[in-house]
Amino acid sequence: MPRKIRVLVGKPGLDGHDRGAKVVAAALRDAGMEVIYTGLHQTPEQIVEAAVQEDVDVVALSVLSGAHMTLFPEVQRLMEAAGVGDKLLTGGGIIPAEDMQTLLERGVGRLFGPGSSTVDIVVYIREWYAERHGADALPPLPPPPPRGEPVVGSGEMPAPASPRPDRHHVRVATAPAPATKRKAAGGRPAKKSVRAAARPAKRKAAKQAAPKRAAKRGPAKQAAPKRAAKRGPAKKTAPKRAAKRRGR
Ligand code: B12
Repeated sequence: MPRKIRVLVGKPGLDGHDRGAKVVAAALRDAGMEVIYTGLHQTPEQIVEAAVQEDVDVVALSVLSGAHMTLFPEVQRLMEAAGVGDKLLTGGGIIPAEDMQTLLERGVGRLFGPGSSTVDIVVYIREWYAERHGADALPPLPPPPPRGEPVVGSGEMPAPASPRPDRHHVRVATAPAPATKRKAAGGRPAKKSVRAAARPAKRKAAKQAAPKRAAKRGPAKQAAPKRAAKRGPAKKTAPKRAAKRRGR
C-alpha cells in the first residue's frame, strides 16, 4: 500500500485569516493526505523547520495579507538552503493573477485564489506527486463520504473536527496550540478555565441570596410614602421658595 502524501499547511506572517487554510487542510485530509497545520503567525524559518522535521512532500502556504511576493520567495529560498527545494511549494489566498504568474516563473507551484475548488487543489497535489514518484506511488483516494455529509469541493464547509475514527485528523505542528485551534483540528475540546467553571455556581448562589437580601431591606413601596410624608407636600414648598428668590 503506497504511503500517504504528507502536506504542511503553513500560515506565515501576521495574517489572521485562517479559515481558508483550515478548509484546505480539512479537504486534503479527507482526500487521504497526512496534513500538518502550523497554526497562525509562523515565520518562514519556523515553517521550513517544521517541513524538514515532518519530512513532508508539500509545503502549502495560505497568504491573505498581501505579503505573498515576500513570503513565497523567502520560504522557497529557505527550503533550498535546507535541502528540501525539490519538494512542492504551493498555496493560495488573496494573490493577484499576475503575481501568481510571476511566482510560477520563479519556480513556485500553482497558487489558488478565493473560490478555488478544493477538488482542484487535491487533484493538483496528487498529479504533482504522481509525476515525481510515479503513478504506482499514488495512494488511492478514500471512499466518498456517506450521504448527508459535506462533499469536498461542493462549496459546503467540511466538518473540521470529524469524530469518525476512520478519518485522520489534521495535526497541529506547534505543540502549545491554543485550545480553539486544537478543537478545530480535531483534538480535545477546549477545557474550561477554573474561573469559567465556577461562574454558573456563583450565579446560582447569587440567585438564592437575592430574596434574603430583599427581605432584609424590607418592602420598598411602604418606605416611599413615609419619606414623602416627612418631606411634606412638594407643591406647597415650591411657591414659597420661588417667592423667597423673587424677594432677594
Ligand atoms: C472573513 C474575513 C476576515 C475575518 C477572518 C476570519 C478568519 N478566521 O479567517 C476577519 C474579520 C478576522 C478579517 C480581518 C481582517 N481582514 Co479580512 N476578510 C475576510 C473575507 C471577507 C473572507 C475570507 C475568507 O474566510 N474566505 C473564505 C475562505 C474559505 O476562502 P479563502 O481564505 O480565500 O481560501 C480559498 C483560497 O484563497 C485558497 N486558499 C487559501 N488558503 C490556502 C492555502 C492553501 C495551501 C491552498 C492550496 C489554497 C488556499 O483556497 C481556499 C478555498 O477556495 C475576505 C474577503 C474575501 N472575499 O476573500 C477579507 C479580506 C481577506 N480581509 C482583508 C483585510 C484587509 C482584513 C483586515 C486587515 C481588516 C482590518 N483593517 O482590520 C483584518 C486583518 C486581520 C488579521 N489579523 O489578519 C482584505 C485583504 C486585502 C489584501 N490582502 O489585499 C480582504 C480581501 C477584504 C478586502 N477586499 O479588502 N477578515
